[in-house]
Amino acid sequence: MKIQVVRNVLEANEKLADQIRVRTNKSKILLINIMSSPGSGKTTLLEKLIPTLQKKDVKVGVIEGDITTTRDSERILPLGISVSQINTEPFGGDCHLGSEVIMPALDNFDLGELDVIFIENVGNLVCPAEFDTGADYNMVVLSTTEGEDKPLKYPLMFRVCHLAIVNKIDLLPYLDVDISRIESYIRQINPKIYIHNISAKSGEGIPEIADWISERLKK
Ligand SMILES: Nc1nc2c(ncn2[C@@H]2O[C@H](COP(=O)(O)OP(=O)(O)O)[C@@H](O)[C@H]2O)c(=O)[nH]1
Ligand SMILES: [Mg+2]
Repeated sequence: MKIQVVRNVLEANEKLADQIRVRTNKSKILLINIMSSPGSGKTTLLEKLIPTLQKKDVKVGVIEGDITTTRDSERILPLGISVSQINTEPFGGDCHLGSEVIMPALDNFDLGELDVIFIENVGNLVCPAEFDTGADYNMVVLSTTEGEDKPLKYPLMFRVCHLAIVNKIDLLPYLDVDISRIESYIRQINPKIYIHNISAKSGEGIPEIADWISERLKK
């Protein structure tokens, strides 16, 4: 009985996610879902990546997901773009964003004007991987401080993602972490994934992510 309920929830989510892709394709919007553990640097990455995209004349919007607070939205708003905040606390504190909250969030944007919408998903490496948001691409951010073995421990996350961003490389001199081992563990789980090392703090590696996105724009 429980298994059937879970299957129904996932099937309903996937159906709506497909409808989101129909809608964003019609408006030629690239929808990118960013996932990670709390604190790996999703918002910092957006703070650096969005101005880099703006310099290329790419119009960006952001959907911010958190259990509670509007702290991340407040960090993104100074970039002068539209931000839609989703708090999951009123809906039982969900640990992920599902397509049922992404579809109505799209109403808050002028879709004809935008090229890219980023989703900053709720921070954790488990539940967000299970729920299709309707995104065209999934991105996981793993920071060097999380240790080398996380791709092996949370394989679904790395399996469903198209990009793996390894962040906080500026901290490598202070850590007992071998970055080539992180890369090989990610590849072990997903041989096709694009892996890129960055420091969201210094901005190193950000232009390459902007290029990756620019090459995939629909407008
Ligand atoms: N040293 C260093 N710190 C970073 C980097 N990126 C993010 N941080 C810090 O990590 C903490 C969490 O970052 P945040 O962007 O809020 O992570 P989020 O929870 O994934 O959105 C903040 O204190 C950031 O300043 C980085 O590349 N290097
Ligand atoms: Mg954040």
